[in-house]
Amino acid sequence: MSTPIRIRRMILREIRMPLVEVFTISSGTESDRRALLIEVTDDDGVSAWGECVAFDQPNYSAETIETAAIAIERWLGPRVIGRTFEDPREVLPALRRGVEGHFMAKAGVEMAIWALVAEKRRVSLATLLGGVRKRIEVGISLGIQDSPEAIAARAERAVADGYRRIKLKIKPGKDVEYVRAARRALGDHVKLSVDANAAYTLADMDHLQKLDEFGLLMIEQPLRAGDILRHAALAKRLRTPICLDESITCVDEAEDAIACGAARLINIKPGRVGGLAESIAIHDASRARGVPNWCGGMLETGIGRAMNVALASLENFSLPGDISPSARYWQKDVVFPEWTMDANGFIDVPFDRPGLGVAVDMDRIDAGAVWRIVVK
Ligand code: OSB
Ligand code: MG
Repeated sequence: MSTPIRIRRMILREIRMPLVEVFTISSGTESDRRALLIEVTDDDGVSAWGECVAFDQPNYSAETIETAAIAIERWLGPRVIGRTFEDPREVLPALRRGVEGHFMAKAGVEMAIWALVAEKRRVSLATLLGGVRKRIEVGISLGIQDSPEAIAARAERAVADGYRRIKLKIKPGKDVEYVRAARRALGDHVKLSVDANAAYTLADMDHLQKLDEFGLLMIEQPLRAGDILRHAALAKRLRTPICLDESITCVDEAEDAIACGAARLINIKPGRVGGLAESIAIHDASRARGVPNWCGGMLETGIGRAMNVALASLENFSLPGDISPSARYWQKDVVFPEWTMDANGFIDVPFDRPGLGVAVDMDRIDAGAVWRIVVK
């Protein structure tokens, strides 16, 4: 069923969201999340929201809040405002024309339009994406702590909270002994993984092999994003499967990484790949090759989280995602109802509610707003 929509207006807002728990990865620390929200309105006056997941600093990738705001205001907004789309899959090609990079900026715009189409057709975003899972398995990503004892205690608390997979951030000097302490505290039955955010090189090969003894589900992005062949070389020496995150920004890169043995698993973050259409393409390519997916996280507000929940309902998302409930991140989220996890570690996918399945709390947005731009 096709419902043509014409985008009439786009408003960009930055809001500030203090994190409940400081989050440290190998390349930097996040404590006050700056979030970039995109509101689109069509000719019928129907509005929907998207979130651009860029951070304050260019440590995870080159994009930041500022570069994304410039990209949207100057190049991406003008490519969609006043245009008619028959299908949300037409949006990313329009955004790509003449614009390299800026994946998170593109994704923020694209996802807002998916949400708008779902809203207008009165179907859930999960239905529109082809989702089949009624509830999704929840994992938690734990930031680097000051000591092995601290990460072990934090991980134990997460298991008690119901999380179905524990992921530990690691970096050189805070790896083997930290993982050993966590594994000892949790026991062998808990699904445990690590994420290096590109902090190692092939010179660390012997050191990384020491992680093999802990029965990890995976090691995520040990090497630099561009090091596809080096990941393949490392994979030959590790028992622990390698999962790629930063390296994969489009379906072609996913296919290449799988083909050369660089990745046995692929984490999909819509923000990293230009949105939901490309996420589905990576999902389909992974499934066709027998490679499991899971949905990554970027410390999203409840808006970006709605996109992740809907995406993670697709069939090949067979491992728990980094999609924790609102309260793990925020004192008060920007949506209601907030995203909640049950005691068994599942989040329900809101198939029975149209669009994102949550309402945006305008009072909360206005209270946290730093600036607002109407894109021309
Ligand atoms: O690599 O998955 C990552 C957070 C910031 C930057 C990179 C990553 C992460 C996470 C957070 O792991 C996951 C979450 O949103 O809970
Ligand atoms: Mg990662």
